[in-house]
Amino acid sequence: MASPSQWVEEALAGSVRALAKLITLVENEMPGSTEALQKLYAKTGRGYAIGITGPPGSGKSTLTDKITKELRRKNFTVGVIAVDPSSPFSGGALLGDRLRMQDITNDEGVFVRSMATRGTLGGLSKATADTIKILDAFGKDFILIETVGVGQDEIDIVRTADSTVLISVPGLGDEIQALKAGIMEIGDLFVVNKADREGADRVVTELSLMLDLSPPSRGWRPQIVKTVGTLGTGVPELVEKIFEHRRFLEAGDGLKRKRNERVREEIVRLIEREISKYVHKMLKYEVNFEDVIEQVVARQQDPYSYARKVTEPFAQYYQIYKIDKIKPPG
Ligand SMILES: Nc1nc2c(ncn2[C@@H]2O[C@H](COP(=O)(O)OP(=O)(O)OP(=O)(O)O)[C@@H](O)[C@H]2O)c(=O)[nH]1
Ligand SMILES: [Mg+2]
Repeated sequence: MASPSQWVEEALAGSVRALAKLITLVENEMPGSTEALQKLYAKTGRGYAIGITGPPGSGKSTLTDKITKELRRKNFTVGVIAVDPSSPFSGGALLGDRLRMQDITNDEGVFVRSMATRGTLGGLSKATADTIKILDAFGKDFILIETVGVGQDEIDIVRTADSTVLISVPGLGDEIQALKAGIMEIGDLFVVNKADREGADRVVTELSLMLDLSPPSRGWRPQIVKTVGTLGTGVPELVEKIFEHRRFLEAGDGLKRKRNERVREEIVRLIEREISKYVHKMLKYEVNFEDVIEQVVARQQDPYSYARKVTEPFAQYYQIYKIDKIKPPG
């Protein structure tokens, strides 16, 4: 049986089958997944990630399909990750059916993957971030990530993108209101989709007024594009604006800063995960945790002191390290 490390080699050599297996492995955090990521990490950093987010039914999949086709026309290869936080199903036909991406899945320059909710908080954004890396290492020029923009998990997902497209549509009534709630500032490009419907121009005006009120983030004034996803109207302009944003980031230190910030957060999260693995193991095998729970419930001890006691080895290590730094040996 092939090992994850062989899959990495095969995927890097161009095998789509190995690529799909690797993503499943990493998505489910199966044994060998970290080793696989370690192995391919050096090959990442070339692809450009585009987040596509907006309310349910706003046309994310339709636009993702059309943007993909436009990028293909320009001879770029594309990876698509369709994230559905509300669905317990993953990678399968159920999600695939809902995607309006039939013909791009028959194009060998495109790889489409659906991703559904993961067990733990933050699990979905880690799975997505890791899948972006795999597609990047595989050689995809662009990686599109479609996700409903609602909760923290989705905002974390979007933050793994280099450029973020926020979609709104006329007729929802509270679409701008919904965008305001914390998500507005993550948009680099604003799309008003379903421009064939009444009220699109009003949404553009409202968005524009709102962007006038918020100071441009690091010198970039977010752009607004009207589209009709079903017809592809406005999509070449949208792609051109995405390229413009990319050029803007690359001309200054924007892209580097974004990526540095992302790596910083990633390292911190990984360290926390590693430490928390030990903590859980320790609580499972080494400590009579059930008794402790009883004692805390009975107010015979408090949870704060217990947590401090359990993490004492870390505290001690840190102390020693600090003292060593201040007074070098000798
Ligand atoms: N009239 C009109 N309909 C559109 C347009 N773009 C997409 N639609 C339709 O809107 C519906 C939803 O489109 P999707 O692309 O599935 O939207 P989505 O945001 O991916 O939906 P979820 O993933 O379910 O949140 C479909 O029936 C599309 O055909 C448009 O520009 N105009
Ligand atoms: Mg969709």
